[in-house]
Amino acid sequence: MATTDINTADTARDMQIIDGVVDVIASTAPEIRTGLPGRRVAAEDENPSGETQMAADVFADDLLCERIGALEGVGEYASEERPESVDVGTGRLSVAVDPLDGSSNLKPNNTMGTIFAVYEAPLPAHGRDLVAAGYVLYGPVMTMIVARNGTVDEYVIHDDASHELVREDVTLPDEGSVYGFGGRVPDWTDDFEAFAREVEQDPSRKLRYGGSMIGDVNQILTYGGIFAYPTLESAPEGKLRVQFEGYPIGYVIETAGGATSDGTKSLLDVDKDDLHARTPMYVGNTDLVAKLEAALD
Ligand code: FDP
Repeated sequence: MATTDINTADTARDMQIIDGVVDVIASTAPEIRTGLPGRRVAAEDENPSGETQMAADVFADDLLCERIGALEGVGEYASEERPESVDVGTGRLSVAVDPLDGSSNLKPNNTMGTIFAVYEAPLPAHGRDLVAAGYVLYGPVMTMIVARNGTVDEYVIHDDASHELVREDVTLPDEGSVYGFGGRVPDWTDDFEAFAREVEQDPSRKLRYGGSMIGDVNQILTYGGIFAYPTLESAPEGKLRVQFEGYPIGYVIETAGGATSDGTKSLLDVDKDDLHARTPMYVGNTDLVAKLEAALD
């Protein structure tokens, strides 16, 4: 077989595996959601970042590890809830998930999500190794955003575990109308606070912040604007995780025509080789992210 034929065959094979991962995420989501009511309590352990795990985090992680790990073509599985990645096969694609992003929202019953990233490399991988990424949002409706093949699509996931395409080629609206910034305000840097005050002054924008990154980012994808979990005085790397949050959200937002940054460069260009490394995250419309980078310079 000629080299081009091998590459084409690999790409077609990768696409099949990615479709398989998306199907597993969609078909497992109703089960994760149904399993939540009795699991709104802390689990016995902390996660590898030293944060309290909810019983639901562990439940969702176990389900996803078992099902994604059973897919032919997936070689490694990693999640925010386990210290090391798991060898699950001989495939060349790796899958990293945040099984329940925003799980501290379980107690007050606010939105949360499941984030997934498919890398064509062993873990920890680089943002430029991503071949697909997306998330499920457990809101009043269960929706799923998937970025692959250069486009972003939105699906509704039904209770019978089927999923239905509802919006093709999703892009950020040109005029961003919402903003949401995480971290305690007194812990923000002076430069970031000055930027935040400028964003607030624009009468065309309003605050939308729920404390679950995936819910807050989905507001940006829907209405345009800017989300940040910034560098904090007490945490220069911010709070969010590169492999499980920064890279996949960077991939989704940039594929949808937006921009992302760690303060100086695209989230997809962040270089961190620790599976649980953190990064500041700024995502939104390109003009706002450019202003943010200028403000932090
Ligand atoms: P959570 O701890 O509830 O899982 O990275 C996880 C995350 O939520 C994000 O979804 C959210 O943006 C952020 O942490 C909120 O953290 P703080 O409430 O500690 O600011």
